[in-house]
Amino acid sequence: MVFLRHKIVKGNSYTYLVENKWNSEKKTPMQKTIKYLGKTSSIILSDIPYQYRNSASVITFLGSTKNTRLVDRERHIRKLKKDFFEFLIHGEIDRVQAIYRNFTRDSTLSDFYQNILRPVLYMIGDMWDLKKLDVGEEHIASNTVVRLLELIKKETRSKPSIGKNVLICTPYSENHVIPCLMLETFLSIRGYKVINLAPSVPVKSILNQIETKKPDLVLMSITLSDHLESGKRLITKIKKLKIPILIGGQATIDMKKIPGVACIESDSLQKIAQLVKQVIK
Ligand code: B12
Repeated sequence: MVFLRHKIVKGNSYTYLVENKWNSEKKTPMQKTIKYLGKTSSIILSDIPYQYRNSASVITFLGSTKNTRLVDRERHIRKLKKDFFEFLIHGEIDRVQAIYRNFTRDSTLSDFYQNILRPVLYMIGDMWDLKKLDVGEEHIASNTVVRLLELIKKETRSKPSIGKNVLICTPYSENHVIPCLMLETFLSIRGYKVINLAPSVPVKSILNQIETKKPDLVLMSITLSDHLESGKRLITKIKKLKIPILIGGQATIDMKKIPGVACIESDSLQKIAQLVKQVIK
């Protein structure tokens, strides 16, 4: 059974999706957080994992009078995504930036990534695949995203360091750099020092950087399944340097586990933050 737990911190309410299980050995109920949903007033339907949307407590919450703003918010997010998409494919960086600024006024950067940026990029990919979007428009959109992420990075640089270094890389020929830039900003905010080598740096250079900078963790992002094999070869070489590795990205979703390498199965940024902390410890 799942339920929603609300916590009040400094006058704001934050919500967690929690599972109640029976521990037959200890004969006691056990609770496990399935997902941190963010600010209670900002939750939208897509924040709730699909398989839990029909549970009684979720339906009650979504339909509660306290939550009448939900429908409006759902509609607002849909409209934002539509505008964001249009501005991206026309390279309108100022308007793209304005959406980011307005959205993050009362939501977090991870909410922006999860509810706006990533779904719009997935939509752009699907439309390109269906030939509803010209490759030129796709390139303008991804270049505009890169510019936005650089801007976000500039603004988040001054966070206090927690004294941990993380190195981000991709296998050679992997040109999808956006997830790496997203991870970079997301982890910088949490006080990690990030060395981002992405995309597509030769193996020798990645190994040199690891040997000289001695990061606490290597993050490897693999988007295309064609790069899984080169990714595995790179992992074998990094493992010899005895640095923990965490891999993720669209190509790793159905991948078989590699012994000694942590792999993120969820695309939730909160889960990534938890796993990074866990692996580095
Ligand atoms: C932008 C884009 C490009 C741009 C990239 C520009 C750039 N500067 O990055 C360009 C135009 C270069 C490009 C090229 C290609 N692309 Co492309 N591209 C995309 C697009 C539209 C967006 C990618 C993106 O940024 N997504 C958003 C990110 C944030 O989402 P994400 O990758 O899932 O990342 C999240 C998680 O997975 C996780 N994560 C990611 N990495 C890691 C790592 C760690 C350690 C952890 C913990 C977590 C983690 O965290 C992220 C945040 O939540 C996608 C569509 C899509 N579905 O993503 C297609 C897509 C990925 N591309 C595709 C293809 C086919 C190609 C090309 C082969 C096309 C071609 N014929 O030339 C080339 C290959 C280039 C290469 N050698 O790498 C296909 C891949 C299909 C497949 N399954 O193999 C897609 C899915 C489009 C589609 N629907 O068909 N592409």
